[in-house]
Amino acid sequence: MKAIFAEASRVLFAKQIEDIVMSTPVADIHTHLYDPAFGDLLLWGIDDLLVYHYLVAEAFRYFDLPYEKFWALSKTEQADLIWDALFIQHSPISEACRGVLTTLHALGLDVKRRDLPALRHWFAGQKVEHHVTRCMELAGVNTICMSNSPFDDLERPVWEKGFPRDDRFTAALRIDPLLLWWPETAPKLAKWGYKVTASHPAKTVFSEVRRFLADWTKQMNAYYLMVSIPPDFEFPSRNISSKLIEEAVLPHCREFGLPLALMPGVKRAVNPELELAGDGVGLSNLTIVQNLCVQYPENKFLVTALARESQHELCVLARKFRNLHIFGCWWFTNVPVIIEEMTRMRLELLGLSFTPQHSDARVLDQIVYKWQHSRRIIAWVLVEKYSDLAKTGWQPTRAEIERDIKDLFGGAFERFCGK
Ligand code: HDL
Ligand code: ZN
Repeated sequence: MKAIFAEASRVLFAKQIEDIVMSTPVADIHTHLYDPAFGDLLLWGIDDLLVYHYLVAEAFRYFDLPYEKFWALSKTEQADLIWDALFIQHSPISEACRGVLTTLHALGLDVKRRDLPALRHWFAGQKVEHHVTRCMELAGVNTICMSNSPFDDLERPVWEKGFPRDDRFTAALRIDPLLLWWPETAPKLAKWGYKVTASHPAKTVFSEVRRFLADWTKQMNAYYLMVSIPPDFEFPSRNISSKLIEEAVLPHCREFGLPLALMPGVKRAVNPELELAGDGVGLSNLTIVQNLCVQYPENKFLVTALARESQHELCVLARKFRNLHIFGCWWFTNVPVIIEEMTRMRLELLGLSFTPQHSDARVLDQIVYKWQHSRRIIAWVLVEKYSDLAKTGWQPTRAEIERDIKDLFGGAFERFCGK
């Protein structure tokens, strides 16, 4: 009898934790989505789901056609080829394929009919404003942080014209071109009125870069600055990237009280023929994170690393530096096998002072599957962790579990950002 009661209470305890994880609203702190005011920059619907660069990469493993022939096709024609290769000719078992189906199913669409024209017909009848609200409700997402670049020729004019913000969409100031491609970027800043030409003394250049960062931080009301960096990025170093970080970016972040988000490990254009799908992963030297945290204790650093092999070192660094907040299972680590490993590792090494996930969604509808899939895994791991806790005689209350999960789903991030 006692064993039955114990099993029943274990099942109830697990159900309670799962319900809290599946229902707690989450702040999605890194995406490539846009406030609907940006119009077509906000991607949504079945064809954008199918031509997502994750699926392009997987589909090309089955294609014989030359890359340029694929890129010359319309989005619908590309989607047709990807649907046939990854969903009809082969079971859609990969995480990105399954994700499309999770989303369609959550939207109430009948995927077993395998009827792509019918799916297109349904999406054609949707209105984007309503679809944004519906996807956020299905995903349990209450705020979406964009990746906003003044260097994007389609995005910049929308900011310059101004628009009424949808307060569900926050902004992150993305500065890869500034830090990684200075020779091409400096002339753009000069064209925009910042004195950064080679004839200006370095001191002027750095203060003008700070003025540029300040202008856009205010324009966007940016929550943080962000840059993705290659595996061989070094800091400190004598190169301009390192000098711009030291003399402009970090002082700017201190002045505005903003974190700098670093995303190490991207090998851009490993296969350029795949365009956006062509980036790869490399093992990063995370000593750059250690150097930044120790040399700039007044600055705050958000970090997510791309290589699976970097995760343990990053966790240990987060134990050493309270000005480091690690987040997400980024890109190639955003698959169940690694999400579970990373979440378990972080809970065991850091407790609750990290942010387990972001969606990195590029297509609005993706937040539905990215969050449903991740919530399920985070719940599994937390059931085990809270059960282990209960075995010590420490019974976590519902209120304490709700508090903890609110922290994991944006609370710890908000406090770290000083919001
Ligand atoms: O640099 C980044 O923010 C990455 O997330 C890239 O945008 C990448 O293409 C991506 O979408 N990963 O999920
Ligand atoms: Zn991203």
